[in-house]
Parts: sequence; structure tokens; C-alpha cells
Amino acid sequence: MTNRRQFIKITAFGAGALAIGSGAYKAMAGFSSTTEAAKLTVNLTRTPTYCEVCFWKCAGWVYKNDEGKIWKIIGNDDDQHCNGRFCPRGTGGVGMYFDEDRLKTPLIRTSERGKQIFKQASWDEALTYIATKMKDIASKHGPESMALFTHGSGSSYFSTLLKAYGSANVAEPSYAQCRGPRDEAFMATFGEEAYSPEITDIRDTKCLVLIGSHIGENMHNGQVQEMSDAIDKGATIITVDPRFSTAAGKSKYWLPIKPSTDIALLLAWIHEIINQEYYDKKYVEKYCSGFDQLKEHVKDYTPEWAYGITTIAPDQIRKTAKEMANAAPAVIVHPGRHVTWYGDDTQRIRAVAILNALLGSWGRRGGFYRPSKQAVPSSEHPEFPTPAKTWSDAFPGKYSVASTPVSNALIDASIPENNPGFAIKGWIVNGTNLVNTIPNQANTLKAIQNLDLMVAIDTMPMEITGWADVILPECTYLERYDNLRVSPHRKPAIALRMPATEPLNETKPGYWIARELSKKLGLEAFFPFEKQEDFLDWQLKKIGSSLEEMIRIGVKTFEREADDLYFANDEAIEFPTDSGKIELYSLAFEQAGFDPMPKYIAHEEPPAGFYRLIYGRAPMHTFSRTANNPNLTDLMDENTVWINPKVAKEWGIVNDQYIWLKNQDEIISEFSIKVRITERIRWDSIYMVHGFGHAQKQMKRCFGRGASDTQLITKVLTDPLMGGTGMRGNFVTFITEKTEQEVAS
Ligand SMILES: Nc1nc2c(c(=O)[nH]1)N[C@H]1C(S)=C(S)[C@@H](COP(=O)(O)OP(=O)(O)OC[C@H]3O[C@@H](n4cnc5c(=O)[nH]c(N)nc54)[C@H](O)[C@@H]3O)O[C@H]1N2
Ligand SMILES: Nc1nc2c(c(=O)[nH]1)N[C@H]1C(S)=C(S)[C@@H](COP(=O)(O)OP(=O)(O)OC[C@H]3O[C@@H](n4cnc5c(=O)[nH]c(N)nc54)[C@H](O)[C@@H]3O)O[C@H]1N2
Ligand code: SF4
Ligand SMILES: [Mo]
Repeated sequence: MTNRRQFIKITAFGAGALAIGSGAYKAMAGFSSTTEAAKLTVNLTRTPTYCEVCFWKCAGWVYKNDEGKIWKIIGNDDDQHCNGRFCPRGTGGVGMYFDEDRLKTPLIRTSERGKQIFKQASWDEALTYIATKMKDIASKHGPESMALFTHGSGSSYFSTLLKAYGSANVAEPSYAQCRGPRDEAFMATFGEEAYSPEITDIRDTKCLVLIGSHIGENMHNGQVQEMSDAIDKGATIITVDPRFSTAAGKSKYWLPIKPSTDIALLLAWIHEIINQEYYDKKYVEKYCSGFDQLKEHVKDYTPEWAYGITTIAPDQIRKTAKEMANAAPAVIVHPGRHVTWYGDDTQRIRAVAILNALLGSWGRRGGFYRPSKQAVPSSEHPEFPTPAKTWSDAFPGKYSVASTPVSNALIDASIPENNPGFAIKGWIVNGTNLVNTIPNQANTLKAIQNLDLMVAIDTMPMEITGWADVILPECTYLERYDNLRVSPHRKPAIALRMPATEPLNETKPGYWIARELSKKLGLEAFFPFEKQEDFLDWQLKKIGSSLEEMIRIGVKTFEREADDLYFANDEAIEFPTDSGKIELYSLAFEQAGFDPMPKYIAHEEPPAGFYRLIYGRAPMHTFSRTANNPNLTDLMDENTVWINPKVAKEWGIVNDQYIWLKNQDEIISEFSIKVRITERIRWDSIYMVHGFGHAQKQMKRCFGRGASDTQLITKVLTDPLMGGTGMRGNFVTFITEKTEQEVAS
């Protein structure tokens, strides 16, 4: 399998020169401006943080008013992730603190699971309950029968706890429900992933190809800003999307592809680029392996062949291939991020990676830059015990390309009748709303019903907390320290998050929760620092900074050790793949029994009267985590279903009407959704924003507003390589009136 040597430049410990960040930027719609806020905030205290509203992790300043209350949050000028500006969601992040529906105290379930009858408990009581059950599970089934599902900053503490306890089953939905296929595809091709933030050099690109990446609605801050700059500088944008996205509106070419057929388009582009000899011959010869096999493989995949599949006209395919070639190597075929669509996703992103390799964009200005990351020391603790079994033993031989645990496989392993190699008996769920995040809700709920222990750590009473035995209320990111942000970027940098204020009610930081639980389990040696701030200060001093300095500056940017943001001309490079080359033909996939080069496979089409359910993001919300946020519900408080006018006419459906959606498995949306009739969606599909249709009554602002896409995603197209859950193989039809019986069900 792929060799996983780290190729990224990790800057050694030791003080580097502090770079003075540029504060220059242009005003962009929806983004907050530092200057306006700075004028207003003279004499007010400010504390540094990095945003937790999404995983771009922009660094900013939290300002308080005269009464010492949190007032507003703005971007840190020195931060490469945001260049001094937050997106609307980040600005609205203070609403997470003020939300009166927040979890307030630990809770222990007193009735059947899912009935939502809980009693208030003290922290000691709640943690003792969990520790007793965990010890019981360890003695009866072995510690490897516990699993952690986690997303966000607390992941490292709870992961340390679980590993110390003896289990390596730590799964993040950002792998098998999000970017896993992309990471494995890039790893197989370049020996390296696409990272977060992505190493796309959009700032200097001449051509950006977006295949379903809806940057602009997907508000990943730095990318949106760089894309806006690139457009101003005349870059060509090519958008492939069945929907006229915000990005499509800025594009020279919008290719309204028939959904699920992207691999055919990608193969035709590869065919054209090879046949017209548009590819970077020197680069391919020097750095790539498998070119002859690839040429042979794509010889029949002509634009005419792809036309019949994708509905994109051959001359459009040819023209766009030429655009890419003209811009090369300053061209980016964007790797995407949420790429779990049709179950052949790793292979689709392989085609994306291959296209980038042919155009010579990897390691080149305007293509993909070389990331650099600041190394920070970790605290010393005993070695983790070696678990007797790990997640992959539950279903031997499955998902062999997966490099991290697969959340859905752990869920399946919690259902005894699946006869897994070993069964999962307990879950800790931190910062992920699994019920709305993992497709096939019935399966997730069935798994929960089979558990001996289910703990949810959250800030809000979400769907997932409703199913827990014990709910632990974390304070929000505005009320706590967390680990330093050390994400790679053009320059290595660190950012500090610290509490702007005391935690409200009985809520506690994740570090404290994990450490207190470790004490009850006799594992406190794994958390040697009582207070996280002491750990941070120790760590910062080791790299020539201090907590005091970071509180003052928030972000510290170091210089790169060498001038190596891009490959030098003719540089000899050994890529961290099996062959040491960029693999157009993947030896690792072949060895694992999968296609070494991507193939197009036709997917099921919607039956008569049904439409493909596709979904995406809205600029002012993040999944379900912001649905109840008072500041952001002001901007958008429900989702709509986009329907093509031709379809609406056939059904007699009108704008703003509320309808229900029914899927191929007879599942009817629990709540109705407002209709938006628009030419911006193809006639064979409907579109909705993910994260609405909440069924949790305690969230008073968002309960019952809009519909949940997850509820309608009952059919899952699983990626055989790495277990990703393809979610776009579901079809829906319309119900304009619900019978009484249906409404009650
Ligand atoms: N149907 C469908 N499913 C999807 C997607 C989709 O578009 N459609 N998108 C997929 C993608 S790309 C991803 S990355 C995943 C995301 O999946 P999740 O990370 O599960 O997303 P959220 O629904 O926002 O759930 C986050 C949970 O964390 C809680 N939370 C927020 N802040 C904190 C905090 O500081 N501490 C703690 N302990 N909890 C906190 C929130 O209240 C919420 O319950 O979903 C995937 N699933
Ligand atoms: N505002 C906001 N921004 C976010 C997030 C958020 O919750 N809110 N979440 C962040 C996260 S974790 C992620 S992973 C990213 C996700 O953002 P992206 O990676 O950009 O999202 P996708 O879900 O891949 O893409 C959604 C788009 O794909 C199109 N599409 C649907 N089916 C097909 C198809 O078959 N072919 C093609 N070519 N296109 C198709 C849809 O019409 C839609 O425009 O967004 C990030 N940014
Ligand atoms: S992109 Fe927006 S929501 Fe995400 S971290 Fe940055 S400011 Fe926060
Ligand atoms: Mo994601």
C-alpha cells in the first residue's frame, strides 16, 4: 500500500523570525471589515481565538463591551486563513455563546433510549457513571469495544483518552462522509494529500476548474478571497455543476453536467489533453509513471463518447481542455472537499489528480503550492497500550485503502446481526451530530439501541444528544483554551484560542472533561498538565514564544526555512509513492485489487416521476451546528427545495408552496419544505441545503424549519476502496398534501 512518509515541510522547533502579515485586502460582500470594528473598539479588551464555526479555523479577536460581555469577533490581520476578515458565519459565531437553548448541566438518561427523559447530574456523578460503564465494557468485551466519533477541536483530548483506555477506534465524519476519497486518491497519485486548508494556489492561478466544489456557497474563507482576487486578475473559471451555483455565475464556462457522470467528463478531458499533446511533456517524463498505460486506457474516451453520457457538448469539452492547457501549469482542477457522492469517489478524484499531473500543476505557481507546518512538541506520557483488535478487524478485507477508521464501519460493527469480527459496545460522540451526519438514519439508531453505553459531548441539545445515556455539556470555543492551531499553509504559523469569558452555567472545556474522566479511569498519566494553559505555555516556550506573547498577538507566522513554495526548475524529486513518481497508473490500488486507473461506470437513474436529490451549503450556515444560532437564523431560517420550472409546471407546484418529499424507499420528509422554482437546477434533479429540518424540540428556533436531506438519504453507495458513504444516489418525488396518517407517522 501507499507509503505514508510525510512529505510536507515541517519547520523544526526553535524560534523563527516573526513575519509581519499584510493587512491589505479588498472589501468583499458579506465579509466583516477590521477597520470599522477597530475604530469602535479602542479601549476595549480583546482576546485571541480561532473560529470553530467551520474547520477553516480562521484566527480572530473577540472584543468585549464596557460591561465585560462578549460583543463581537473579527479576523486577525496576520492570519493566512482569513487575512483579517471573517465570513458571515464566523462573525455570527458569538451567537453560539448567547444561544439560550444551550446545554447547561450534565444529564443522565432515566427512561428508554431516545425518549429524552433525563435527570440533571453533577459532573462527578456523570463522569463516575461513564467510568463505571467503561470499566465494565473493558472487562466483559475488551477495551477495543469502545469507539469515539469526533469532529472539531476536542478530538485530540478524547482521542488520547480512548487510546490510553486501549482502543484505536477513533473516527471522524470528515473522513468517510467528506474528504476521505480525495485524500486517498491524492495519496495514491502524489504520495500526499490535498490538506486542510487545501494547498490550491488560487491566488496566482490562471484557470480554476470547479467540479461540484461550490466555493462562494462553500465559504471556506481564504479560498473565497483568493478566488475573488483571481477573477479580478482575469483567471478563467470553469464550473461543472448540475446547478447554476454562485461560482457558475462567475465562470466563463458553466458545464451543467448530468449528475453522477463526472468521471466520463474527466476521462474525455484526459483523452483530449493527451491526444492534442497539450500535456506538460517535460514534467510528465521527469516526474510521472504509467503514461503509456494511461494513453492506451483513455484512447476511446473521446469528447463524443462523453457527450452521450454527460450531456456536455464535445466542443465545450474541447474548448475547456484547451483553456486548461493554455493556463498550465497555473491551473487547478480543484480536488473538492465533500466528495462522497456516488461510491466511485476515490476513482473520480484519481481522475482529477491525474489531470493535474498531466497539466504539471502539482508543485507549481498557480497550481498546488508546497505546504509548510510549524512543529510543536507534545507532552510526554506513557505509551498507549496496543489494542487486541482495531476497526478493520470488524470486517476483514473491507476498505483496505482507508488510512483512518471509517465511521460507518464502526456503526455497522455496533449491530450484532451484521456478524462483525468483533462488536462495538460503547460510543463516545464528541462534536458530531451523527443522526444528521451519517446517511441511513435507521441504521445509526439501530446501532445506538444495541449499545451498553452512549455518551454525547456537545454544546447544544442536538438529535444525537437525545439518544445518549449521558450528556456532557461542553462550553463553546469562546469560553475555553484549546490546542494551538498548527495547520499547514504557505508559511508555517501558529494561532492561539483562549477563553474570552468564563464558561456559562455548568459547562466545561473539552480538555477538562477528558482529564477528569481519565482520573476516574486511572489514566491521568496521559494528561500530565492539570491546566491546559500550563501545557500551552510549556509548549510555546519550547518554540521560542510564550503564552503571554500569544495572548498579545494571537497568530505567529514563521518564515519558511527555504525558498521552496514551488518546485525549482528541473528539481529532482522523489515523490512519497511506491515508485517514487507521480503515479498515473496506481501500483498501490492495483496491489489492493482495485482499478489502477479510473473507469466510468453508469449509475442508476431516477425512475419516472422521481428526481435526484442533491444538496450543498448555504453561505450563512455550517451543517446543523449553526441551525439554531440566533445571529445566523436571522440571515436564513429554513432551507428551500430548488425545482426546475418545467418540473414544477408538470406537477402544478408553485413558488413558496410547502411540500413534502418522498424517496425511493417510501421515506417521507418529517417536515415540509418551501419550493423555490428556478432555471438554476437541471430538470432531472432537485437541490436543497444540508443542515435543516431539525427534529429536536429543545432547539426552539430551528425545530421543524425546512427539511433534512439526511432523512431522505437511505440508500448509501459505499466506496469499496475506503468506505466513504456516497449520498447522491437517492431519488425523491413530491407530496403536496399529506394524509392525516402520514402526518402522524
Ligand atoms: N446529508 C448530508 N450529510 C452530510 C453532509 C451533507 O452535506 N449532507 N456533509 C458531510 C460533511 S462534508 C461533513 S464534514 C460532516 C459534518 O458533520 P458534523 O461535524 O457532525 O456536523 P454538524 O451537524 O454541524 O454537527 C456538529 C455537532 O457538534 C456540536 N458542536 C458545535 N461546537 C461544538 C463544540 O465546541 N464542542 C462540542 N463538543 N460540540 C460542538 C454541534 O452542536 C453539533 O451537534 O457531515 C457530513 N454529512
Ligand atoms: N457556508 C458553508 N461553507 C462550508 C461548509 C458549510 O457547512 N457551510 N462546510 C465545509 C465542509 S466540511 C465541506 S466538506 C465543504 C463542502 O463543499 P464542496 O466540497 O464545495 O461541496 P460538495 O458537496 O462537493 O458540492 C456541492 C455542489 O455539488 C453539486 N453537485 C451535486 N451533484 C453533482 C454531481 O453529480 N456532479 C457535479 N459536478 N456536481 C454536483 C451541487 O449542485 C453543489 O453545488 O464546504 C465547506 N464550507
Ligand atoms: S470560514 Fe468562516 S466559519 Fe469557517 S473558520 Fe473562517 S470565519 Fe469561521
Ligand atoms: Mo466536510
